[in-house]
Amino acid sequence: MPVNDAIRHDWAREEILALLKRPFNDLMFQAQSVHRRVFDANSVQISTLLSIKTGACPEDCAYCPQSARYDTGLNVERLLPLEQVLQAATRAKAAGATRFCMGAAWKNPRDKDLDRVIKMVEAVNALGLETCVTAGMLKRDQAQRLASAGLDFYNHNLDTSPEFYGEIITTRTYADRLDTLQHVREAGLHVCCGGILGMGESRADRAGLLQALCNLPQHPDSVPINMLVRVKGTPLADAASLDPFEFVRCIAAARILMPKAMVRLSAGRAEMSDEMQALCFLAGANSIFYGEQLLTTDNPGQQADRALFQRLGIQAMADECPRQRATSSRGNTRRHRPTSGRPSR
Ligand code: SAM
Ligand code: DTB
Ligand code: SF4
Repeated sequence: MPVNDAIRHDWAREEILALLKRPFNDLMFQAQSVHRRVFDANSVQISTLLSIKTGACPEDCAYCPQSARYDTGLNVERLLPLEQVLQAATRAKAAGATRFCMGAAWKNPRDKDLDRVIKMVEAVNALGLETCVTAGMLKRDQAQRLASAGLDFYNHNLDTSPEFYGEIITTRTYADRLDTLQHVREAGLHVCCGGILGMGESRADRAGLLQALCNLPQHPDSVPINMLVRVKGTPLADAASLDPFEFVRCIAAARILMPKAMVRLSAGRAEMSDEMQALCFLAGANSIFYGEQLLTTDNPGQQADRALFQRLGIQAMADECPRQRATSSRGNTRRHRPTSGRPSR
């Protein structure tokens, strides 16, 4: 199969399935070839996550420990005070993170909640960190307010294929998610959008998720690929585990389909072997969450990640989305470019 790096938005499901079915070595070679033309193959961006409002969420996402519908023994927390968020961001920066992501367990933020989140974005930006927020559905004017406050990224996932989606979430539709993504994109924010694998979906569903992502009007700037963290008390607590090679194949396909996106190896790393993570980096993943915790579940500790980077000769990427972007007009053109290790052609 020829290597083709064209930015396409017309991928057919069958083409993506054909990619996923390629012999593993051929798929890895194709993904690594695309990756090297765009990025430094030995740089990985690191982000830190903080749950700024935890649990008691009215949505019914079957994977999520924060849904009020499931008894997961979670400590519910109201929106954190600004000071506490700033302390966490300062620690994250000192540990080497370049992006600070704030997650809130809301269906959607109320305007008065957004006022407080905006103050957090401004304060974290002032520390010299990129900012990302994930807080549920946004109205058009809310996305615009976040953009005006200097937010860099908004994370809102499609989670799975349109066909499988109804098995996982009934309280908001796929179309609702696409609407929020449109508001975020049109406000000029960088879009962070991905999904979860290992929820009992078929390979065709995994292809369907990737198809929905790469056929958006613009490829997301950042594509988090989460491996389901099976949390006791959620409906997916006993989901069958996904073959690690299938997960790596999906990372490779994401890299090939969205050549310029940062592909983030997100939730589930605590249960992955070092060897599996190394294969994910080889397949084109170039971003991770760093720190002991994701939002409510475990992540490998900083020591473990530092040791892994050292064993693999991986450097932390300096800054994914340079600040000069803030001075350019917020429009629909792609602004984010990797800054470290531009490709050697
Ligand atoms: N409430 C907001 C929303 O749903 O958009 C933001 C927070 S929500 C926790 C962010 C994302 O985390 C979800 O879209 C989902 O993809 C991911 N996630 C949540 N629980 C997970 C789990 N148990 N395993 C893997 N990913 C998970
Ligand atoms: C995303 O796709 N993964 C992150 C981030 N976006 C916000 C969240 C993962 C959450 C995993 C479950 C938890 O820790 O609660
Ligand atoms: Fe709520 Fe987000 Fe969890 Fe769904 S994924 S239950 S919307 S916090």
